[in-house]
Amino acid sequence: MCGIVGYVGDRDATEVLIKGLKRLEYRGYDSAGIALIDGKLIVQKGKGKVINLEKGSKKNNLSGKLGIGHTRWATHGEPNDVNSHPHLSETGKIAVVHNGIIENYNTLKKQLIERGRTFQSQTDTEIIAQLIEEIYTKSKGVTFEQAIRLALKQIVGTYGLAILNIETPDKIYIARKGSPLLLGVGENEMFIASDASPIVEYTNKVVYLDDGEMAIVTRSNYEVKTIDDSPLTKEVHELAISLDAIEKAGYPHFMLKEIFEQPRSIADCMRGRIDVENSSILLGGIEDVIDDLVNAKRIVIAACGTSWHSALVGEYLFEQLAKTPVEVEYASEFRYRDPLIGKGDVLLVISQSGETADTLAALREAQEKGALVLGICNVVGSTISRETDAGVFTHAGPEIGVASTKAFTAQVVVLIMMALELGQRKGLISSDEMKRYIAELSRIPAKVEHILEHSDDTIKKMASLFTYAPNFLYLGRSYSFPVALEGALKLKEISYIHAEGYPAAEMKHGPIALIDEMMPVVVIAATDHTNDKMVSNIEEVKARKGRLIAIINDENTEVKDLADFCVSIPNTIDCFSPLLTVIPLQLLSYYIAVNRGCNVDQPRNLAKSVTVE
Ligand code: UD2
Ligand code: GLU
Ligand code: MG
Repeated sequence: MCGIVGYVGDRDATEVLIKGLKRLEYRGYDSAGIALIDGKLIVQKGKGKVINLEKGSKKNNLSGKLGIGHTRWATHGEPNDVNSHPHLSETGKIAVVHNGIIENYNTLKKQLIERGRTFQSQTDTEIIAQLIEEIYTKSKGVTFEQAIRLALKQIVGTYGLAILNIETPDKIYIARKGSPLLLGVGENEMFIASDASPIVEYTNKVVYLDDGEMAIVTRSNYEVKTIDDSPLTKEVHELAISLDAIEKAGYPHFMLKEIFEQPRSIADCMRGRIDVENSSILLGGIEDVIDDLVNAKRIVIAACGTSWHSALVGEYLFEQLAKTPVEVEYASEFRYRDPLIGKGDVLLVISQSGETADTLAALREAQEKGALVLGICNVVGSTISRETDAGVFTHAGPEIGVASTKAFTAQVVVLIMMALELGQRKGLISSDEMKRYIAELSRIPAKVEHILEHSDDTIKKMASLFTYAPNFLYLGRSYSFPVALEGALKLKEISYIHAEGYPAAEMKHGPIALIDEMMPVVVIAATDHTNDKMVSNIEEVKARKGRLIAIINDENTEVKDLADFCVSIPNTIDCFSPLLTVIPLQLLSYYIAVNRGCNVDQPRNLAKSVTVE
């Protein structure tokens, strides 16, 4: 999820690696480390900033001409010194840095422990070093490179990898599956990085590794092949973009980058947790408390802002799929009104950063009153994730844009998985239904991709027509109601346009008075069971000359004929629809804000993580 650098050549590798890691700092990370080969294998690593790493390596006088470095954004095991990368094999001869998640790491770890290996860290990454060593030392006639390939065959998940072996002191081995990696080609020196930012100052010649590829890199040569050992001739590209553009992966803003990352972040969130073949869900983080959850009288969900909107989706999900009564609270209100909560209740708190002050206070209040407290957080090691009794990490990767996008969809994915697991354990979901749910859930990343590909242009055009609208109304029913709230919040946050989200039927009870030819109304009409009702609401808007933007699904032709503008999205099961319907709304707010010249990534008056009350 974070950054990798590597270097071999005549320069002082420590300097190149540390400078490179600093270039990767913009992504946000929790620990950093390097490994060098200089006669022996040397590792310097720890929790915290690259500057600490720099101080440490100066103090220890590290030197070397070949090395690898890493900034970590923890997914497995809290951010501490031991869990920082590089990770070593048991003998200390092999060092590995890794971006991504190893899905089957627990199974592999158990097997390696049975064979007598001891582990130092809680990470998924350490198994890679150990597995390669196990294969290398225990299989006759296997070269180190073959051992890497054999190990990668056993690994399920995503990785960008850089590997050192003290026995091959002139080589860096790299491999990629699902996590970017590239090679910078210099004169008698080579660079490795997870994006081009650490290497632009040295070379503009790069080779991009594709999924399923590996390379063996020395100072004067690189050999790229598939991990099945078929040699490849790769094109050498010329880099011609600015550092700023590289950091944002070519996108003009982090927010847009993060919107477009959602197919991947949603898949990462489900990784290792849904099993399509066996139609089952296993959330390791709540395994120990699942019986309490099954027996809970009710669940109270407390959150703020965007997380509060995913909490509302959660209410619909838990009540529909698991038949557990749910109340959703603003964390700030919950904590100050002496809430009725105690033994037998579950408080679920949701926070991207895991540091939100009001949410943390709500958690402490409920814990004091004897409730079981669970969390959904994006940042491993955050205060909320540590203080909750159990919970589930969203694994969406670092979110840098202040307006939350990929964290929202990941939170909803976690809530869907929790509700399905709970519903199944309570005997409320038949195995056929579960099969249908899981199959559809696994198709969501592709559907999000489809929306991003097909509606981006339409929304851009639409945005230019509505750039100067003073107000917006967002309407939805059922699962689309929280999405209406979220769409309105996105617009408010980054474009400073006044926007309101409403349950569609409530429009008649007040907001309808606001509608005239100046008022754009966004209706989210992509769920099947509320469609007829939405059509009546749309007619009401049209009768008052409101300008109608509709988010519909492919089959919804009735609304299509009524709306001024339509964004059509793929069909899905109603309770999964927020994952799709929110995407066009994120894009709409983004393009309007850009047209208005607003600072999209850092909107005025807002902070990424609200750690004050
Ligand atoms: C966890 C571990 C993973 C591995 C795996 C084995 C982490 C981050 N994940 O992945 O390393 O051991 O289990 O199956 O180390 N938690 C809270 N509050 C929160 C979020 C999480 O208490 O808000 C706890 C949770 O109960 C669990 C741990 O943190 O004990 C990790 O949660 P997870 O969702 O990453 O769990 P899982 O099984 O996917
Ligand atoms: N899954 C690995 C870990 O938690 C790598 C995380 C990253 O990509 O930084 O250590
Ligand atoms: Mg309720």
